[in-house]
Amino acid sequence: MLIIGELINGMFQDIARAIKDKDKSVIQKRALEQVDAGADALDVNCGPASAKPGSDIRWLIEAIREVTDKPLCLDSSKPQVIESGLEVLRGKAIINSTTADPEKLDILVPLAKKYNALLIGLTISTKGIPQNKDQRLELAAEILAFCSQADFPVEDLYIDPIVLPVNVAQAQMQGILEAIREFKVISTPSPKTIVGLSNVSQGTKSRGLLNRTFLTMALAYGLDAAILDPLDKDLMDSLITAELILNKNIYCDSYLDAYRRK
Ligand code: THG
Repeated sequence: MLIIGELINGMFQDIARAIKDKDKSVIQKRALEQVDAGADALDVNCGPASAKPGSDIRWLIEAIREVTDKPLCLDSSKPQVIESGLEVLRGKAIINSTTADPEKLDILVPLAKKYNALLIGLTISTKGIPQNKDQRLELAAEILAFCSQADFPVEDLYIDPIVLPVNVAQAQMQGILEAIREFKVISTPSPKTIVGLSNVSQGTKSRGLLNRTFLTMALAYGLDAAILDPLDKDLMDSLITAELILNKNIYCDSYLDAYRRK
C-alpha cells in the first residue's frame, strides 16, 4: 500500500499560516513527522486561501526537499500549478490530479509522461461527481482509454473513485468500494487505485473510527494507495493489520513494531 501523507495542505490553518508567513520550519516538521510515521510520499496542496498557488507550491516543494527525498504528490485542480511544481521538483512526482475532462487529460497526461510521474485520475467530469458505481466505471474507462492512446503506462495510473462523506452519501459507500475492485478489471494491464481517505469522515463525530474502518474495507477490495493522516496511530495499526490479514506481511507476535521499524 502506497501511503501518502495528507497533512501539508493549506486547508489546515497552521499550514495556511506557514505558507503566508513563509515559515519553512512548520512545513519541514510536518514533513518529517509524516515520514517517521510511515508515509511513503507527501501530498502538497497550497489550499483554497493561496493567492499565488504557482509560486506557493514551489516554495513548499523546496522547503520539503531540504528534509526528505520522498516522492511528492502535487495536489491542485489547476494544471498550471502542477506544472509549476514539476519544474522545480527533484525526484519522483505524483500528479494529483486529472479528471476525465479531455481538456485536463490533454495537458496532464503529456506532463506525466515528460516527468515520468505517477498520475491520479479522478472519476469526475465537467458534469460533476458521479452518483453511482456505473458512472464511476464509465469515467474510469474514459481516463484509461485516453492514457493508453497517449502511450502513458496504465500501471502508473491511479484511479480515484472520489470518496464522499458518509453523512451525505451513505447509500454510495458500497458502490465506491465495489468500484475500487472493478476498476482493476476494465483494463489489462490494470490501473492502480487510490482514495482520499479522510473525505469519508468529514463533518462526522467519529472520524478516526470511520477512517480506519473504511480503509480496512477498501484494502479488502484491493486498494493500492491512500492519501491519509499517518499520525493517526490507530489508523496505521489497522492498515498494518489489514495488510497482514491479506498476507502482505509475515506474521509474528510483534508484527506492529516489526513493520514500523522497516
Ligand atoms: N482524492 C485525491 N486527492 C485529494 C482528495 C481526494 N486531496 C485532498 C483530499 N481529498 C485529501 N486530503 C484531505 C486533507 C484533510 C482533510 C480531508 C482530506 C480533512 N480536513 C479537515 C476537515 O475538513 O474537517 C480540516 C481540519 C482543519 O481545518 O484543521 O478532513 O479525495 N486524489
